[in-house]
Amino acid sequence: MPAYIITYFAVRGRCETMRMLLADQGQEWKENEVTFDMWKKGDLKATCVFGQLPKFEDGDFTLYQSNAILRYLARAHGLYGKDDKQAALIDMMNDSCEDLRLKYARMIYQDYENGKAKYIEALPGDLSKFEKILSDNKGGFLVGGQISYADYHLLDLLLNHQVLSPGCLDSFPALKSYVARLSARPKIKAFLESDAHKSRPINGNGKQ
Ligand code: 0HH
Repeated sequence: MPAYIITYFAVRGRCETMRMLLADQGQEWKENEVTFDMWKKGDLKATCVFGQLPKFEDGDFTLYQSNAILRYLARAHGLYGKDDKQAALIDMMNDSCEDLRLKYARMIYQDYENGKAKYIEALPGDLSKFEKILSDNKGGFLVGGQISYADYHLLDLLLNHQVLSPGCLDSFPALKSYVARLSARPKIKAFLESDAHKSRPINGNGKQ
């Protein structure tokens, strides 16, 4: 039985980044899927330190907060750069991914009908920052020459944004080739083609 357990709703949401990371690192994990009815009862929520999911278990060690989980996995699997300075830069990249994720989630959950067009119009402003970072770094990743946990985060966001606005990377060649290159890594490719990934909606309200 795999040591890792992800407890979460049946969506990609805040867990697809860690799932891609685990898949790419050849790790196995168990999914403990929580339905809306189970969650509504409140017993599980009451046991969660901050009243929210995801919950992540590694044996008898339990962790909450998706970005803390990513950093835990990054330390365990060598996805945190080659020294403290790279680690700090990787955290900085991940914080920026988190900013974009929150902006996206706000639009999806609170303002989809009125806000989607405006969001897409403003999107190049966010994407251009990542485009510059990737075209400046000849290593092919956000930081240095090896994949980090922040790369899985950015990949997940870019894949989701391509669903939201299919042409959104057309004027960003570095981002476009980054998505193609990371998605073609054999274990990520297999994960993206899996029923587990394909059958999970991106978000919990049917909007994407
Ligand atoms: N900062 C936290 C983290 O990064 C934020 C966690 C969070 O927002 O881990 N958790 C949400 C679910 S993620 C939560 O627990 C959004 C996906 C929603 C998908 C389906 C929702 C079904 C809800 C019944 N939300 C539940 C809650 O706060 O009670």
